[in-house]
Amino acid sequence: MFRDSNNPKVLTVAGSDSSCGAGIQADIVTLKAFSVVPLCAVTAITSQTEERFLDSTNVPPNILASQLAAAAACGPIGAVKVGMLGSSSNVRELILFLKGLRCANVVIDPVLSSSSGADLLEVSAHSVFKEGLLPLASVVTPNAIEAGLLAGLNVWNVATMKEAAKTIWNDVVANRYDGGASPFHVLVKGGHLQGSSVDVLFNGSDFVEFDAPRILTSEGKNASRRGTGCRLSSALAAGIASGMSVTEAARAAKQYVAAYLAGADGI
Ligand code: PXL
Repeated sequence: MFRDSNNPKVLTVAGSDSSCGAGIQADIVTLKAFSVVPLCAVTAITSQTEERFLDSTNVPPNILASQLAAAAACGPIGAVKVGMLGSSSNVRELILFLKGLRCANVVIDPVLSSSSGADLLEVSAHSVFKEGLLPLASVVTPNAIEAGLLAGLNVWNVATMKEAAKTIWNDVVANRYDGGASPFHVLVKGGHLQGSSVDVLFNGSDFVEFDAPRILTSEGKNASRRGTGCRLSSALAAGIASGMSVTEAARAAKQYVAAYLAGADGI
């Protein structure tokens, strides 16, 4: 039974996507696929079709706070996954919550805008997000564009992904509340780049590369089912909560997303 399960609980803090392709709906499907118990706190409500981003409103910070408190009241949380946050007041509310929760496994997908270009985090929130929230992460999972924005670099191949991973790692660790004592990983995803589908994981000293066959559509373009970032970070959080190392969990998450892109049933 769901509520009696002894499996670890994973809390997703993310936006709702009415099309269910991305956001908290994609997170919950993924968490269930990895047999962890999902908990959620909705940060924003978006109206979307498969092709278009229509509208969005941010949840008031007191409502986010009460959802987070309710999730924590459900029992120990094995990992937290963070996606769209919407507003700077929601970022601040989450910082307060995570400081109190002291969960060692916090996976942050730095969702700044949707694939169609809509802002999923208001621009005025970028500095508190980078300097206040990212230092509470154990893993941060930018795609190439987000890695470029966070690092202030142009990211277009594996070498520049690695350069960005190092810059982000150094910037985040410099602001860490524990002075950098706890482990921190940056996973830069190459999925939207041309030529390769390599993801790069950096732990402050070593790189691990994860390759997956690039899935092409019938027109020969990269397959682009929505919500790959949400699914990858949720799968990673589930793996870590279940006792995998970050490297093992990143490998399993990459395989899960590859199966999703290939059109596997049930995901
Ligand atoms: O994949 C980024 C993302 C996250 N969260 C929500 C989204 C999207 C992309 O559209 O809609 C709610």
